[in-house]
Amino acid sequence: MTTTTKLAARSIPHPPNRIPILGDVLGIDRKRPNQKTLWQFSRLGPLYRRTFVGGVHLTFAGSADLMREIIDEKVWQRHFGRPYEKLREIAGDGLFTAANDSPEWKRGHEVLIHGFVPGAMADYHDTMLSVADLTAQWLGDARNVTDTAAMMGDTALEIIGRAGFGYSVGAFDARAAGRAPFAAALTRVFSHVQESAIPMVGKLIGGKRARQHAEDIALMKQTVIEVIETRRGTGQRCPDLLDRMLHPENGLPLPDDNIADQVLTMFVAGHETTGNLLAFATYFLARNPELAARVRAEATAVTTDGRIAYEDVAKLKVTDAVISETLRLWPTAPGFFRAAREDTTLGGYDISAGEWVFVLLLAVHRDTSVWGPDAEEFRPDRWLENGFRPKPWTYRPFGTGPRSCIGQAFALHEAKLIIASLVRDFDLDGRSELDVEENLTLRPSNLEVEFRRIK
Ligand code: MNH
Repeated sequence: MTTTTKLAARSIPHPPNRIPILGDVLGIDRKRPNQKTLWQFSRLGPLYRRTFVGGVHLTFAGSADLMREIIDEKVWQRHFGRPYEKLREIAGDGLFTAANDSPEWKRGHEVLIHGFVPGAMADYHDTMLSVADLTAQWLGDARNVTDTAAMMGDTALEIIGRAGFGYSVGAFDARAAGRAPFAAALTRVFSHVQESAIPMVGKLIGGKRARQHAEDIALMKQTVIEVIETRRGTGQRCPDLLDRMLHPENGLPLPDDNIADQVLTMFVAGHETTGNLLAFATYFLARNPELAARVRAEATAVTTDGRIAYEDVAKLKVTDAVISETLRLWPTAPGFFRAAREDTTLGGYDISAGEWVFVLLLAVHRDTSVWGPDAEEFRPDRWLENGFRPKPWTYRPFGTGPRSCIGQAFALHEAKLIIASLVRDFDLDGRSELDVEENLTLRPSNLEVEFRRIK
């Protein structure tokens, strides 16, 4: 063996059972592709490649060392990966689906960023609290919630609708009779997008599903157009995202069709991700009464007249650690795509310009070389150790670079507020084991939790 043998001369590892025509399609787990990938890393190392018909590659990266290379914005950039392509039918030129450096992205970002700076959360705080109250009312004195992610998804959906656009999706009005039509359409659209993104499987989805998909998108677009027209009709001004798009600080308003794209984008990008985070956190708290008691104690300490004030959210340190640790183990957006701007290497392997890689946060966040031997354990106290701050290449639940999550401060503010308020007022009792399903996001499936109000 010579030390001059270049790693790059070898090819990136791939799963066994490669068959000539179908490539690695048999190795894909249709329902849980990200958890399958996490498992593959344990056999193949943190960089591996699947090949499909026609030589299409999917390369996966899952370690902090690899993430450190790939978040370098000079060499890599955000790639709009295949599972997201279908989102363009829904969210058009909204922030999430607009092309890198396109005028639509630049203008949308310029107008909307003011609505997402940490200080803007003061504008949404009361609305977020009112949705926490709505959720608590729905829970009543005691309720055994059989699908906690669905409930929390409704909470998140209602928060974006009301705080962003002054629009109630009626998530809790309709809960008795099944999910609100808008929420139900959004969930179906998500699952359709994920399934049709898997090579081969996508082609097998029938006409009935395709028709339902088209109807769901039409319903969502129609709803959003009504929201814009209603606001314009009343001429009402209020500090929310819709107002910022209709009356920007500089320049012309965003065109109506772009506003519609942006509104749908916020609903799509912000509702399952945040709702599922709330559900995972609830799972951990329900299994850990001592931890719940610490969250309850700090929430109670800052509550005056039944409410937590905006300024006091920063004092919810244990709650904050619970949220961070939940996003570490179960990053609800399980990864992101990066494409090489130029010929480069990754982990010592050659990568040519334009090639793309999926960074699986689910794996990076469990890398024992940075998180230690207890990386797989839920231990919020690691975030409370003196001066602890993760290095940017070890923890990135909100992505990286200019195309990282614009909604980060919004999601974290809402998550702290909802978790602190509910845990303050309810005892949680959870019996179900964690079973994680995937629907573009990671989601605890049929998570059953009993909420009992503390008198
Ligand atoms: Mn969000 C982009 C994760 C909540 C709106 N979000 C991203 C990306 C990640 C992400 C990761 C980058 C994707 C990529 O590189 O391909 N987002 C989350 C998580 C939560 C979340 C884990 C909650 C927890 N996001 C929210 C909320 C909103 C939102 C809430 C809106 C209210 N996110 C966005 C938008 C983008 C985005 C918009 C695209 C930003 C851009 O490209 O300019």
